Amino acid sequence: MAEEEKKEVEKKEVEKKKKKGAPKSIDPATLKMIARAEELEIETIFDRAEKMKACPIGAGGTCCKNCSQGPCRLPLPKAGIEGEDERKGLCGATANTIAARNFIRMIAGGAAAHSDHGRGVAETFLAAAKKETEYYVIKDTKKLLEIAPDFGVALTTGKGEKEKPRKIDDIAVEVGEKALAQWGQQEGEVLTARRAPAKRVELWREIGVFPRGIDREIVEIMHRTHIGVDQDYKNLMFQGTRAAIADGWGGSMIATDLQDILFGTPYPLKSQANLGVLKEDMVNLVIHGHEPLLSEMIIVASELPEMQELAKKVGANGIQLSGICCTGNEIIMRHGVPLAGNFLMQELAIITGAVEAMVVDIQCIMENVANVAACFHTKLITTMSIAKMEEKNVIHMEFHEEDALKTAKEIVKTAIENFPKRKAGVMIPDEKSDLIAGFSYEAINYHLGGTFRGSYVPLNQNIINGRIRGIGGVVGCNNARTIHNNDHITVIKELIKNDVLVLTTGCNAIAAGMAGLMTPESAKVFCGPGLAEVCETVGLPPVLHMGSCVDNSRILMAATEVVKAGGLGDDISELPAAGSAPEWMSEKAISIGHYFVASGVYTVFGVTFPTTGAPVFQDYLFKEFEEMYGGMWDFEADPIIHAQKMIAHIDKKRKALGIDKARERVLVDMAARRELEAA
Ligand code: SF4
Ligand code: MSK
Repeated sequence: MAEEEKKEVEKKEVEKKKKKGAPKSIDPATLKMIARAEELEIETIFDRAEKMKACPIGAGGTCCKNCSQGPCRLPLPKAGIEGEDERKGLCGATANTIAARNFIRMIAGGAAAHSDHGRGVAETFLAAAKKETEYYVIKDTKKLLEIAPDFGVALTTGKGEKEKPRKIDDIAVEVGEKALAQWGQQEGEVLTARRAPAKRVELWREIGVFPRGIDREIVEIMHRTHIGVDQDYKNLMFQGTRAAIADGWGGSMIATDLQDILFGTPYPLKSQANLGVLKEDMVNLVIHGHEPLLSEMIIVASELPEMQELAKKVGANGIQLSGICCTGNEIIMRHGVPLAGNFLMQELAIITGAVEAMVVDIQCIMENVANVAACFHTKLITTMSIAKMEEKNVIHMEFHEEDALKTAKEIVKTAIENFPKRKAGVMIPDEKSDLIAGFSYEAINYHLGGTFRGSYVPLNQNIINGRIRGIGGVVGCNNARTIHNNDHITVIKELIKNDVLVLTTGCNAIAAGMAGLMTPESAKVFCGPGLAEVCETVGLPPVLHMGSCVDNSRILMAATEVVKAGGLGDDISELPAAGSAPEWMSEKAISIGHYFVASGVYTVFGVTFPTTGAPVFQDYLFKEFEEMYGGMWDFEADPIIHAQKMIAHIDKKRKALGIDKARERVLVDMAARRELEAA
């Protein structure tokens, strides 16, 4: 077909789809703002997703561009491969090799993003411990003392009668140094990965995938996937697994721990989510990206009397901070700063016309926000030396920890001074939902067992007696190739309806908050009888907000605590639990998914999966992995079937543990109760 003809067909398809009026989101505020964008003729990702189709070969994982003889595009197999797979790249690379190389390069990208974030936190932590910065301090000393032994740092000095506690500052410096050393370490073991249940640690050692050093595992992926190096998909996955473990149990986990020590371990607090959190009469400063280092300072700066006065002077009733993506998740978890929206809503927040400034750090910032900001008075401020934008209307105010508050004040001042320049026609949707966030794994412990007898035992008891069927970790991004938030919410609702408690992070958490699923009251409306009863008794929402993308490490730790509490086997792979990313899109999501799989969790992804073009390799991930790791991948685009697959896996694990009968009894009890009520 000629190029023109092709374009014509594509155009017609787009028009057909538009006519059909397929909804782009399930969220009313998002739909209002998409309509507003159309009215103002401002292009958003929703338009681009209609205009440009994804390449099916790339989406299936069999497009290789690892050398300039390519891209070698291996056509998708029609109905699986029977007999010899003839498809090869110029160098002879098979579909399995190409898909495996691409897959582990995604792991490398994701692990690098999380871990480089973690490195930045570790550097700031060390500076704080050494008192080289006046803005950051060691705040949560309890957590410091809890994690210090994991780094081999002693809490006391002297022996026998001479033994006495070490100074907190000395412990903090040593923890900072040991933590930072995990990145450059060449041999040995990433220390925090030893926190996994003993059986899991032994398995990783036995297979040989225990990570040596965070950077080393990522670099080795880039080497092994260069043309002409590793050409065995199983061997490639061996390294992919090692790097993913280095991410989840290393870089991400250290980031979470040290952030908690610097800024406080989150505990439950009230807040709100959706675009309705923006205020027409206030200076709106939206914080977007992933790191809390600068955003913590912006909170401090915005509360200063001088800034409040300045806001009044320009005619505003104060300063409203709000978050997008994971920086938003960081600041809601610790301070209750409301969430304006998730990944697909970043352009829409600006289109309200009410945003004086959007300040961004790293990751998930769409380049087009600069073009959208140019249509309004909004100042777009980049802050990281590694994440700049070339657009002319973007201001760069570089963040350095030594003058963090100064930069934060400049940013807040820029937003305030921009308030009088707001154009007419501000449109802020009313929608916003109440929520409770702040469920660190320590907070869950406290919530279930109380301050003095904090424990996961009550959770385990409720799983064993069947009131809670199991645990679902539902996380991850938005994806413009599917209806915004639809798959997130459908999967969650199906799980909680079937008594599965949901732990969430990232953009899924924001979607759940927007949909009103993060209040204890929502349990009565959306949960099965067992989960509703537990939530009502302990005042817990059925969907627990555990933080940002790096905080998926909190879910790993929660799973480890459940194993330790006893009665549900002695490894994560034995738990009645499953993982999911219904609307994933980033490389980080693949790294997260893979460290869950390597930790023994059955993990289902939605939308598309980057191995469908290489069925043999896909079978390896979806089936053979279970034999090796007890966890495996799966792909299901239909959100109901997606959730049901997770429930089926949870039931399989309940049966293996011999607790399936207990759940049947609970259900019989409820039926009997209903009969009694009806009588
Ligand atoms: Fe093609 Fe091989 Fe080069 Fe990939 S590495 S682009 S398959 S020749
Ligand atoms: S922000 S990685 S879109 S979850 Fe963490 Fe959301 Fe995915 Fe970015």
